[in-house]
Amino acid sequence: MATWAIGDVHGCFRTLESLLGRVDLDVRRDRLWMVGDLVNRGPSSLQTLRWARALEGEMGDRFQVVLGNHDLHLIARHLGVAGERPRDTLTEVLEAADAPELVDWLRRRPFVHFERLAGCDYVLVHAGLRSGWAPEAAIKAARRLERKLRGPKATRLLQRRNKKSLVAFTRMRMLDRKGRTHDYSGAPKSAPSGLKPWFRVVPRSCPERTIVCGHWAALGLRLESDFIALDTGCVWGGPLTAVRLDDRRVVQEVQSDSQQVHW
Ligand SMILES: [Mn+2]
Repeated sequence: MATWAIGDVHGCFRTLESLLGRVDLDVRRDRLWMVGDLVNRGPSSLQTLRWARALEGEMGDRFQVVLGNHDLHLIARHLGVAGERPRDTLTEVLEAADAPELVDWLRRRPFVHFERLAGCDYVLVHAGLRSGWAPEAAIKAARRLERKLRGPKATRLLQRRNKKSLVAFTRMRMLDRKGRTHDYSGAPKSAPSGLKPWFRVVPRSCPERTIVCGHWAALGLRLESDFIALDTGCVWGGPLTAVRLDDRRVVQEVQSDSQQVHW
């Protein structure tokens, strides 16, 4: 009964399929966690979403996908509250006959997943937690946002994507000296002075909790005792990364969708 966590797929479905073949996932027993941003930028968002929805049907709660900023953007475009952005590759999903079902499935994903496995608490989130390693307040905030996203208030929520808690869960990388999020998305070591990665700023005092996240390709793979970052920039030509949480075994698949990526 392994638990695998996989980084940002961004519609690189061929790479995902090859990676899953290599980790030898047992869908009847294992757990599979995805850090979000299943879609956009890459070539096969539609296939990726169909795969995810079908797999949840098989695995139930053992399959967890948290929402990333690109997933929210797809929902916003489907609901007509966001327009096309440069480098969007969402047309195929938006025009698919099953788009309503797929987007509806995505709208029912959480922002934060919290689960105790073998004596260790894990928090799965796309970008980060402002509250740090004590996620109780963040979980409450996440549940409120999730209720809105599923209901008639979704349009309003998606029009206000700069809401602090939404930004933390789906977009946060660096914080300035006043604790405000900054747009810088490069590697921490080349960052403008005064900026620090969120996970070096927020309180980090729960030894038996591990945060698992993605979103930050320039940060790359980080395996610290209580922090795992998994976005290795698959859609930008890097590998797609899976980590088995039980023993931290890492499996990486070289990107094989590159010729189809829309730059
Ligand atoms: Mn992201």
